[in-house]
This record gives sequence, structure tokens and C-alpha cells, in this order.
Amino acid sequence: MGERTTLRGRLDALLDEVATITGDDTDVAALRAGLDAPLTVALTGRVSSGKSTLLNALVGDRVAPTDRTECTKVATLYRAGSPSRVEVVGLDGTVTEFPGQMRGDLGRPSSEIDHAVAYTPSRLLRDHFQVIDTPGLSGFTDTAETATRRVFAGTGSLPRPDVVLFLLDDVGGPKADEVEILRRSGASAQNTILVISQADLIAADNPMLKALEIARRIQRRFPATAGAVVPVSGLMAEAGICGVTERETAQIARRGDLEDWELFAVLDGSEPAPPGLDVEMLGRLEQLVGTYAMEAGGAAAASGAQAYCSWLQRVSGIADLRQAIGRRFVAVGDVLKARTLLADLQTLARQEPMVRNGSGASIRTALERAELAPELHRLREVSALEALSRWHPDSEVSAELGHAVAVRDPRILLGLPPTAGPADVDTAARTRAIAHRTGRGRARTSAEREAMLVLEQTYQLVRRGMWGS
Ligand SMILES: Nc1nc2c(ncn2[C@@H]2O[C@H](COP(=O)(O)OP(=O)(O)O)[C@@H](O)[C@H]2O)c(=O)[nH]1
Ligand SMILES: [Mg+2]
Repeated sequence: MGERTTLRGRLDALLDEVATITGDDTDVAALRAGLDAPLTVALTGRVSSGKSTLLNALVGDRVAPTDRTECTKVATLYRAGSPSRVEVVGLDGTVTEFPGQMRGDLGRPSSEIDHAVAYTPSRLLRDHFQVIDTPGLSGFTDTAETATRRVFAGTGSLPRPDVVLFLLDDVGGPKADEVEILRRSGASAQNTILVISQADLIAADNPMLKALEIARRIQRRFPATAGAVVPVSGLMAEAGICGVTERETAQIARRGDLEDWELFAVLDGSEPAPPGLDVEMLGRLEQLVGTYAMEAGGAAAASGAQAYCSWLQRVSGIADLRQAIGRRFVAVGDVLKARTLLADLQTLARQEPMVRNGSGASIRTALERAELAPELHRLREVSALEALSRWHPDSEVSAELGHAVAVRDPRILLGLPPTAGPADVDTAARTRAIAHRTGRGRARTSAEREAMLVLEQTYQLVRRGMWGS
């Protein structure tokens, strides 16, 4: 299989074509760089839902300022770079820069700022993803909706996210306004992960377990809105990853030695603190790890800081979130990037100079041709799967289409042993293709009919050796 037959190869050819049409390489070079860029993850949700805390946990460093009061006033892109510095991009296009980490005061009024870019020497950022932290949505008003839609669509100069983490801070799941915003913003199982944030606050007893039950319930209610619903305590993850000192851990262990009544008496000042207990430090720890992690983590803390930090990470749920992000990306990451590119090219084709000099129409023609190319068939598979999970989640072909999206080896697709030869693959693919062609008449919804059409094409491509990795 030559270069020509890969998704990336076809997208490169499309970009070459667009560069010829516009006679300008700079736009195209930026779009090509987007295909090579690490996955872009955006965090959105209400104010104080824990976005910045979770970002720090994902990045593995306290790079984003967090606060009880709203402090992230501008959308900020965190990407790998050294030394640490922040670029502030004004609405007027001017860029100012300061050394060090992101902070609340950016040296200009936030009303004049388009966005900021914070460069941080982080291995995770360099190798795996870049992250956009958005200002909180304060109540879901029209402006909030516009802001959320901009996150999904990619604001002017910020990259369009491949995956959006939508933080829910209410155990009831997305409220009506949030559901509406998600629906209208283009959230789907392929590009959205719902995060039950601050999961340690959900209940006094066993909050993480309860959060898991809630997550399952939400997943069943909104199969088409999110690819996963993951409960996470960003605070516990952040503390566990960024570290708690031995002295702090010793305080948590010491606290665990006390009876409840003793502790309350000490905290409200009616009893003097027993030897070795530092009430002031306990207060700070409450902010650092949260009440639940102090109460439930006493035993782990007794084994030292390292044991306590791994307990924090394990219980926080952050590994599940990382996995959910990774799974989306491994399965459909290149498809998401391809889609982002096509959307960006549509935008380019609509720009004023392009429309005026006729390049816009030529770009659109090139796009339409590319969209029909066999190399872009996976985009059609993912779109059909999205439509199916939205309109007909219990369809008989859901599992088969999901399988086609998730695997790359034709033999695995067809359930054949690794030893199966080309003739076996051809026979099995032919049978399936025919089944979908004849079965289409019995489809119960248009989403199901479309899915069967796409699957028939899938098997035809398998027969021509044009499907798979
Ligand atoms: N208990 C607990 N508190 C959290 C958690 N995540 C964030 N917080 C606290 O909630 C407040 C707002 O967090 P922040 O990350 O700044 O929210 P943002 O406005 O969405 O960026 C801060 O005081 C955090 O310490 C969490 O998982 N558990
Ligand atoms: Mg914030």
C-alpha cells in the first residue's frame, strides 16, 4: 500500500491542491502543522467547576492558577516550551510576553485580550497533548453558550480542540441548559468526555463510589453526547501528582489517630492541640487535598508521603480520565484531526478574499473530492456511528460499526484468525457487504440505513485492499 492510500497522504495531497489554488503556502503550512500537532484537549464547564485544578493534574504540574473565586479570565493554551513564559495576545493582534507561569494579572485588562499561550517545560505536553483552559461559564446565558460553542469550534486564533472535557459540577448530570449547549455545540461521543468533577465532594461517605454510580447513570441517559462519563477528583489528583511533603503527610496521619470529638474540639479551639498536631497546617491541607482525602487517607498517610500520594492518585480517578482521553485518541485521533482540518478549510473557503477571487469555490470542489476519496472512508464511519448513537443507539448494526471504527486489521474486523489468507478475507467481506446491501431495505431509521451503506462500503474497500492501517 503506497503513501497515496493513507488518510494522511490524501490530506497532504488536498493541502497541496489548496496551496496551488491560493498561491500562498503560509495558511496551508499552519494547517499542515495542525495535523502534526499533539492532540488538543479543551476544558469547559461552569465557573469553579475545577477546570484549572484538573488541568494541573493532567499536565502533572501546577501551571494554571486555581482559586475559589473566578480567576481564569481569558482562554489559555498550555503547550510545551522552555523556559516558562506567557504570551498575551490582544484583540488588536499585538502580543506581549512575560516570563514565568500563568497568573491572574496579565498586565492588560482582560477585555482587551483575545487569549494567552502559556509555555511550560512538561514532558506530557510535549509528547501527548496541549490543553486549553477556558474561562468559566458563569451561568448558562447566551454569552456562555457562544463561549462554549467557540471552544468546540476553535476560537479565531486558538486551535480547534480534538477532545472537549465538559466538567459537570452537579450530581444530577447535565442540566437542561447544559444539554442544550452540548447538543448545539456539536458535542458527540467522538469528541466529548463528560467529567463529574470534584467527585470527592459528592457525598460524605464513599463519594468516589457514588460518583461512579452517577457516572454510569449519566452515560446511559446521554449515550450520544459523550464517549465517556468519568468521575474525577481533580484536587486529589493534583495533590497526588504534584506532591505532598512528608511533614504534611505526617499531619494527616496524626489527625487520623484522633477520635472525631477530639478533633472537633481541637479545631474549634475548645481543647488545646495534642502534641505533634499543627492545626494551621491542617487548615492548609484541607485546601490542598480536600476533607475526604484527609479523613479517608489516614491509613495510607501512616505509611509516608509516597504511599499517600499514590493513594491520592489511585482514588482520584485521574487514570480513568487519561485512559478515556487516550482511547478516544488512539481509536479516532487521526480522524478527529482530519475532521478539524476539513472544517478549517471550509472556513478558509468562506473568507472574504477567497470568495471574491473565486478561490473559495475551487477549495470547496477540492474538499468535496477529498471527502469522497476511499482514504477518507474512516471519517464516514465515525460520522455514521455518531448519527447512529444519537438517533438509533439500540440498532443492530451499532456494535458492528463501532468495531469497524475501533479496529484497523481486516481479519479482526471480520472475526477471522490471524492465519486467514486473502481469499478468506475476500469471501467474508463479500458476504458482509451483500448482507448490508440487501438488509438496507429493512432499516428502521435513516441513521441505520446510512450506517449499513457505510458498512457495505467498508467491506468493499476491504476487498480492494484499501481499508485498514
Ligand atoms: N474538594 C475539591 N475541591 C476542588 C476540586 N477541584 C477544584 N476544587 C476547588 O474548587 C475551586 C475552584 O477550582 P478551579 O480549578 O480554580 O476552578 P475553575 O474556575 O473551573 O478553573 C478551588 O478552590 C479548588 O481548590 C476537587 O476535585 N475537589
Ligand atoms: Mg480556572
